[in-house]
Amino acid sequence: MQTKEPASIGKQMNGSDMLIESLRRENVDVIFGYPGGAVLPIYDKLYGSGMFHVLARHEQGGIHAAEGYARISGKPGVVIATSGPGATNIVTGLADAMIDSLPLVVFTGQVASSVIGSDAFQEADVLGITMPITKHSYQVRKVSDLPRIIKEAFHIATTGRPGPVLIDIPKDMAQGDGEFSYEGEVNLPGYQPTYTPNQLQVKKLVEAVTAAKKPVILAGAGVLLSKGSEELKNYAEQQNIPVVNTLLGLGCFPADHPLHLGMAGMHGTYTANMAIYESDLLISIGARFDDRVTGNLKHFAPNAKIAHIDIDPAEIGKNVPTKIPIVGDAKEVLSQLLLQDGETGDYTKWHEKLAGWKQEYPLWYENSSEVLKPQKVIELLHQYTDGDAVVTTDVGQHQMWVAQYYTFNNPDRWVTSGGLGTMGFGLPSAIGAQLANKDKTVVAVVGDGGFQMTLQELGVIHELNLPVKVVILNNHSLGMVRQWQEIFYEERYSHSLIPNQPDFMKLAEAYGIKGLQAKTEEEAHAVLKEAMETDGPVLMNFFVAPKENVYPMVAPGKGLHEMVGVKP
Ligand SMILES: Cc1ncc(C[n+]2csc(CCOP(=O)(O)OP(=O)(O)O)c2C)c(N)n1
Repeated sequence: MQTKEPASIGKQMNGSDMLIESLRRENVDVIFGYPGGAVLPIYDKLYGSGMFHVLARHEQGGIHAAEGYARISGKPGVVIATSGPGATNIVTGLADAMIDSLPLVVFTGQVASSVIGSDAFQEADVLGITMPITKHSYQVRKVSDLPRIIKEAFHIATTGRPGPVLIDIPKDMAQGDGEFSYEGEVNLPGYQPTYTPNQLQVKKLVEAVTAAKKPVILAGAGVLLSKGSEELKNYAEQQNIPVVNTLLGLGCFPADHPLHLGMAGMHGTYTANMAIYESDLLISIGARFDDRVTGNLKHFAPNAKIAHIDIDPAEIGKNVPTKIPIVGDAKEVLSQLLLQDGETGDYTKWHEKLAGWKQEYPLWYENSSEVLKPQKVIELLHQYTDGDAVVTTDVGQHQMWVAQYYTFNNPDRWVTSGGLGTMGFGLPSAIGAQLANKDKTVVAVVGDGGFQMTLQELGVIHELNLPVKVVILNNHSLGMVRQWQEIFYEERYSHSLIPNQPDFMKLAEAYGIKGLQAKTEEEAHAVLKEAMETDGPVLMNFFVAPKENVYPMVAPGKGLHEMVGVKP
């Protein structure tokens, strides 16, 4: 007789076998990890399991790769690290994924239950350390709980506002036997995310849009996470409302669309920041009013009624007073807004004003025939990738130049560490992004500082022959720190200059990767052309103007209307 239940239901199984079987049921196609004593039983079961496991060269690299994978695939990134130092090495990645709302399921090994609390070899209180930087965490106390815990972890990581979920597995739980069952729905009465918005609030927003004279949409990563880009475009066009992006939201609305005003915030465009400052209705969608976006809150959107659409109710009213709170999934809320028959307001004068600002204050930099400008390299990168590559970055000036000059017109092409601002994120996250989308060109743009924090992951790129293209914008300094020291600390460059660097071409060679470098614009053309014509990975080193600054800029403590460097 045929039974619907898989053979393993109710079967006695070892904890490590359960883990692997559960990952199969969750359709996990890649695991990023690093072995060690406490996870040896799990690694033993991985051997010959057919599961695809990527051996990171440092656990931090593994978890950032999982983040890049999650951002581009929309699926949770899966990580395994051993107890103690393995687990503490993933702390930065957990904090990064938490603040940028990336779904991860992370397994850490733990010392055996009998010695927990005895300062056993490689023991660390991982739950204690990571509690504030995980969406949820578990420690397995009974082997037969493991499948339920894993099922819940995948559910929690991917629903509502996505985030990292950690499962700490004492060694005896990985080795012991229990009954395996993966059936049944997840039942978490205390966790019921709201996807569908309150109709009354939706109506209020429709009325506010009709009454407004100067509306602006502030679109963040929530639009990308909900896959709501198409709905956003349709809604903005239907209502004729201009759109400003947060850093993390880039690509959720086409940058070359006439309604797009650019990125807002510390290094945003004049038009985007002034539009927020002068608006009378600010509709935030899937954005969380980070201080890098708002500037000084005292001066933030002083004349605007604020509508805030977010799946996480805790975000609403957190930083700015909200007149129209709408809790719900961005795509769902936008779909409902599209069906409303509210009248469009008359925004003619507003659009005229915005067009004037766009014309008068575009992004600018002064090109040079003497020295290669980093902005030029990003423009050329756009040209040689048809503006359609997946671009990952580290944190610093290069990150801002990519945000300003790459012109993201499509969703899911942008992977950056926005909230935590993690140097060392760019290279490993590119590995995950490439594994999530094998057909796309993936480019990691990094600074010479951040690159040196996780460059060991070139080993993974070489081993898997991933065609990742690495662009080092090499200014021989921790550029963003140097910029702040120049502007706010009277050019006292305390430990921000890096005159001594490794020979990056020899480094590429050591890892078996093609290395190319450029000092001039002409060489930059040739390097990018050759790199994009190369099937495998390439490490490109661009010697760029060492003292170039990112402008425009809202200094810390200033309002968005107090930008400096808006014109040459
Ligand atoms: C792990 C970590 N340490 C320190 C910082 C502080 N920080 C922000 S930007 C920056 C400089 C980055 O230099 P580089 O990677 O060379 O990029 P650039 O700014 O020159 O483009 C530093 C040190 C950080 N963001 N992350």
